[in-house]
Amino acid sequence: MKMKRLGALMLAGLMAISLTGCGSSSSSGSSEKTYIIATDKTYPPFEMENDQGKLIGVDMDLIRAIAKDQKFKIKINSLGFDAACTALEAGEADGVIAGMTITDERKQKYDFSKQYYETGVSMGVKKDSGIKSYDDLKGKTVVAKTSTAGLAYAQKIKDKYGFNLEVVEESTFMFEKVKSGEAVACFEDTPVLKYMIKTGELDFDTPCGNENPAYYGFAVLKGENADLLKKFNKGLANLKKNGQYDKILAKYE
Ligand code: ASN
Repeated sequence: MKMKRLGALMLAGLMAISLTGCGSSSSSGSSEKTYIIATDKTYPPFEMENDQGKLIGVDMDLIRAIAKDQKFKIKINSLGFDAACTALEAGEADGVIAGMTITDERKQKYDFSKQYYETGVSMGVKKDSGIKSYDDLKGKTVVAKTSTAGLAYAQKIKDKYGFNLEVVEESTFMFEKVKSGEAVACFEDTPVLKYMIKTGELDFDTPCGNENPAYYGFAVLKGENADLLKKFNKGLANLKKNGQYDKILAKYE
């Protein structure tokens, strides 16, 4: 009798343990794990909404294709760039894909995947602005986005060229300021400006060319989520091999 009761207790204990395992927030009913991926707000051609309100773009297509290839699920949170990094640091996101430049400074805080896209920073001005070089910025207002590579570059040259620097949360706000004349120029990633000029979304020029050439990477918090990083790199390599990576890039050229 005693032994029977002990056996039942042990069985109940085991069931409780296995139930807890099933209830973990990051695993779904199936064996596929769900990762929370944070991204920027509208950032063409990397993340943007189509006419049906679906998030599309190089980053969105890539992460979905990688998730499919590596058999994991994703939940995408479109937060804004600075907010995406904050979410990652707070443990509210497992990874960030947001047209994010791999820099030595960021490597102190994040682990990056293999690079997946070439980038750099350019000055964007309205076509009829008359701004042809950084010298023309003297005494004028320039705008950049919080926590970005574009802002870092603007901060670096601000005193040399004597301009005022305004900082906003979203690229869209930045472009609006330049369009309205509140600012004469913005500093933004070259592929974003080039794409938006090409599609006619911006009637802008990039008179000074590409600064700080670099690459985009997918980021996880340093020392955390090595599994996810490995899956991203493996998936990326597979997509490069099977032609899907080239197809995604070609879609947004
Ligand atoms: N391209 C920016 C950076 O790497 C990120 C962004 O604006 N989405 O700083």
